[in-house]
Amino acid sequence: MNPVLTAIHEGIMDGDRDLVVENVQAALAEGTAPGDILNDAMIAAMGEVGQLFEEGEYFVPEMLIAARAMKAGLELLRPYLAEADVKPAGKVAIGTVKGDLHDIGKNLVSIMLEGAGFEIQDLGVDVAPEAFTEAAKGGAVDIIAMSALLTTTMTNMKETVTALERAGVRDKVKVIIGGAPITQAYADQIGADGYAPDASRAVALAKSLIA
Ligand code: B1M
Repeated sequence: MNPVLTAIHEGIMDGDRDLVVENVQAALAEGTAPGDILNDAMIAAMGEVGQLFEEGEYFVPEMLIAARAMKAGLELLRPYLAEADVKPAGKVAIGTVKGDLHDIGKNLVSIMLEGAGFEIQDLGVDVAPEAFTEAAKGGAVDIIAMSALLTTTMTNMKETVTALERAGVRDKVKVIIGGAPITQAYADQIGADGYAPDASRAVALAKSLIA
């Protein structure tokens, strides 16, 4: 890896926001593709942070400052990732499910969808099934997009699908889901319309469902 990407990687692992910002700017200035900065340095570093947490080397505060540093870098990449030259493709209401505060993946999916021409209603984190249902009720939303990072919160995706059914709006929207513990089998099991393992495939999925 080139030294600038290595510095971004280290900056995230150490939760050093300034180091990340400085080096994301440097990487962009030297012409590194935004996708390479994101995937090779940033997402890879977050994967390692998770690994160290699992091994008992890192604790919640380390994860938190790593996430802050990652978010600062992501903000700099946002305009490059979201470069859109297409008409509105549809409207997506996106959120991280109830009980779950992880928002980096959700934000990334949101940025990429925006870049592909979707209008985004970001419901935030810890989103209750009722809030997703409210978003679907107006009829202006084409897709409900849910993210979950915890095995303990992914069950709230099922709760949301049930809430949409109860409110009589399930057939008015497409439901897509994703996040580290989610699989296609789980999507099938809860009656979602689709699952995507990463942000770019979430865009392809949303486009195919709208088409
Ligand atoms: Co948390 N955490 N965390 N955490 N955290 C994980 C998820 C964990 C895997 C770490 C580990 O043990 N290795 C583990 C979950 C274990 C499990 O459930 N099996 C875990 C845990 C246990 C916890 C707490 C319970 C810790 C505690 O308090 N004891 C706690 C829970 C808090 C809560 O939510 N109620 C907690 C807290 C936190 C922080 C707040 C400190 C922080 C989050 C900060 C924030 O998001 N603002 C945090 C972090 C940073 C992580 C890790 C290290 C990184 C997550 C991340 O941002 N990844 C994570 C370990 C890991 O994932 N390796 C971990 C980068 C991001 C780009 O990837 O979100 O996967 P991801 O998104 C990807 C894809 O999944 C996909 O596209 C994205 C881009 O490619 N995707 C979608 C995501 N959503 C999608 C939706 C789609 C389609 C694709 O369609 C709609």
